[in-house]
Amino acid sequence: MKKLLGLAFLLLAHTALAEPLTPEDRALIADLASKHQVSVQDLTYAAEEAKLLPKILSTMDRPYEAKPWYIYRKNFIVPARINEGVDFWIKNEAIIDRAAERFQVNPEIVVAIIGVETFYGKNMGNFRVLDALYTLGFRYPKRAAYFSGEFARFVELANKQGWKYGDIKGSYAGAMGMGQFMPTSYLTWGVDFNGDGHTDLFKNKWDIIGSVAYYFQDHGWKKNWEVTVPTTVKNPDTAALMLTETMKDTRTAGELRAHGVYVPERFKDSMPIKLLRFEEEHGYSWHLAFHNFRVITTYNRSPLYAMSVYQLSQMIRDSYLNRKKALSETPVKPEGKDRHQAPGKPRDVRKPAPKPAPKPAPSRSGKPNHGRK
Ligand SMILES: [Ca+2]
Repeated sequence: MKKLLGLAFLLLAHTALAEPLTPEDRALIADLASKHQVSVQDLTYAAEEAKLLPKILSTMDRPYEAKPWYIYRKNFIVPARINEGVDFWIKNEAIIDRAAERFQVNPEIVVAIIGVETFYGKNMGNFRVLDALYTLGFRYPKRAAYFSGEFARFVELANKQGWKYGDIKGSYAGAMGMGQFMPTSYLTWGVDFNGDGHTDLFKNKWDIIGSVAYYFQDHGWKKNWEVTVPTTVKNPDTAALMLTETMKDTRTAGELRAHGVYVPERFKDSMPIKLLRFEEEHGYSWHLAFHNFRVITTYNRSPLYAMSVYQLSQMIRDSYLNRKKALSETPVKPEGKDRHQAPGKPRDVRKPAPKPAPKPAPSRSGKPNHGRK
């Protein structure tokens, strides 16, 4: 009797975790199998393995991006994230130099992205990606179309990589690795940058840094172009008429000037610019955002996210250059001809060149959204 009760309890506990699939779930799986490179059998197995995580549903309804800028930025722009960004850069300098050159991106942006996403790999997420994508793809109607697609692509990715579906951990939205790539991003922009035959975005610094850099290149990053500058407005109400909903929806420098928004002279009247207004502790700050700013929002569509990445990148770069300068000014041994090294000239501390990385496959999907939210 006791044994039977125990068994009944075990069965009950089991059904509470993994739910039986409904006819609607099976219809969704058939639809996914018709659209993606993955079988009904594998999708059914994965969905049956997955658990519903109610905590994720409540998190989705109160995103961090809903906070005002002056609170939002405090989470990202902190001394530890700047200093550890410099450490990360120096430690991985050969890789970062090479990725920045190969993919024509600014190295500080790649470092800042990894810093904002996972604190240089410290917080890669503790949710089973399988559960996260099942919960959002099958039990969150508002975003089910997107997340069920990512669920299918996760199964495809896991099959390719030889992963057990339940083994992979990530964010509550199913983003993985140091750069927090969604499955579609992993499959599309994941690069085997050290050429060892695997694309490992969890541990391999070559692959991680190369993939983030390739993502930016493929989304149109222009190396050394301006990203955003702070500005001032004559009249906040008049300037507010120039605000637009989406990142793609821009004004011209001429229009902004006509509405009392200060635009530096170096920008021609025809230059497309998006005006941003951020909530500060007292009032608002105003910013001009350019093409590269929009490219950052393809990684995460929030302008607050893009501004954090940009500001962090600038602080990391300044701090990195200072540290390099200090290193080059460290007195060298008294003997030898080179004791008076030219000031400010960084010593070349790059490691020997690694074996060449293969050219990444061209993007298969032009869908410009990393889909973090
Ligand atoms: Ca690799």
